[in-house]
Amino acid sequence: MSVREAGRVSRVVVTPVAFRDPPLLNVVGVHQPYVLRTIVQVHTDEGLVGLGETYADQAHVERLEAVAAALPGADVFDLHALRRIVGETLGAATGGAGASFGGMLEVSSAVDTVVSPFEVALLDLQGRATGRPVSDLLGGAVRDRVPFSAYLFYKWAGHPGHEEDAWGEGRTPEQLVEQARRMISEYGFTAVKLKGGVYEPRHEFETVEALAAAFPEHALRIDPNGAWTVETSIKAADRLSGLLEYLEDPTPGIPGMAEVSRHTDLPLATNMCVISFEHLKPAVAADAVQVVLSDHHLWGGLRRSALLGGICETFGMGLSMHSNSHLGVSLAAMTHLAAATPNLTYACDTHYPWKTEEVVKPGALEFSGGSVAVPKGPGLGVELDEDALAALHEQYLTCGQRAREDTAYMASIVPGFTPNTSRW
Ligand code: GKR
Ligand code: MG
Repeated sequence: MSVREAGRVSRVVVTPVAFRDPPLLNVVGVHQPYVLRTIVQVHTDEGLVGLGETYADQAHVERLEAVAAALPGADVFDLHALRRIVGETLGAATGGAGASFGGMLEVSSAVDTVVSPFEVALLDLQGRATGRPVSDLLGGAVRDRVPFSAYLFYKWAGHPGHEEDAWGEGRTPEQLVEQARRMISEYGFTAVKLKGGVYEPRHEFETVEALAAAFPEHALRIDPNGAWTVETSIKAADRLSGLLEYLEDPTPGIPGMAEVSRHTDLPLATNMCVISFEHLKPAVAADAVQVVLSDHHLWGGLRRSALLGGICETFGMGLSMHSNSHLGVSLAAMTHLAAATPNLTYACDTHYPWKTEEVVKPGALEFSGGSVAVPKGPGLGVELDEDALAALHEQYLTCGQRAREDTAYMASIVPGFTPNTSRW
């Protein structure tokens, strides 16, 4: 593959899309009928196009559009300039204010989340110009395949008023074992994560025990997204410690996690109390968590996520990877990042099996044995299916959703519902 000029950014297209999603339950409510995502296409004056993917809450899309308008002329290799342009654009537009995603996460500054899809697109362009995969631009792949975990959810059989979906109801331990069995047989996963924080803890402990009995060779995790008190979290750690590889966000906040951590040897993991660089120092000082789940959408892109990996290594913390419902552009980015992060030794999360619609052309990313082969072609190694993108954009325009609102959707079905945070 010959090296060609990447050129400068000539125009940027920001396309919000909506894809169908089952009614997956979590601590703040239930997934709405559609997931909103944004696909970013960065064009250069040399005729190349780089891809990125991110959230699509209305305020986020507006920030992305403001940056898209400011980016033409930027050098594809100047990632520091990208960050500066985003900072200046958001500073002017929002006064540097933070952003909120799905009622579960609040970030103090929107810069990292807005930089992320553009940084991924510029790295895709750098790879396309040089003929190298993005993993090479991140230091080189240390593994050919990236393992992911089966991500189990309690769920309703279907969205109210709609037919039952292909997965059916997931409420009892037996139903969750069945859900796991199907996901493992279709994808070959060797690790299993249960999304908790939905039912009273004893029911969720029994589900973990049923999964452990059914899949004794699989690495298990449960993540109640801070639904439990410190006391309940300590009981959970005592009861489940022999069954889990880590316990994710049992209780909210660094002080609470640190208190739980003092009472157990079971590693505690988080994608809630450490979600930006400013949280690392207090978390390390308090020994609050032993595993951090990185997420390039939240941490400012692939290179900042690699930096997070280095910091975790320095402080003896493990590294895993978080997921929100996503499409193939993000799966490609996650795969390149995980492949090029030596200390990312846990199977990464992915919501991929829950999805029935896609924007990338098939073939580039296939699961086998629970893992995805790292694309070897230039850049991210995925191409957009323009017709699919147009169809999912049309679905965005007509679906009526403009933000992720798990709590409001749940409350529209279960009047009076409030999030289960610290409920038990
Ligand atoms: O998709 O409902 C969901 C999850 O609960 C997601 O929103 C979380 O961000 O996967 C996540 C987690 O690990 O906390
Ligand atoms: Mg989590």
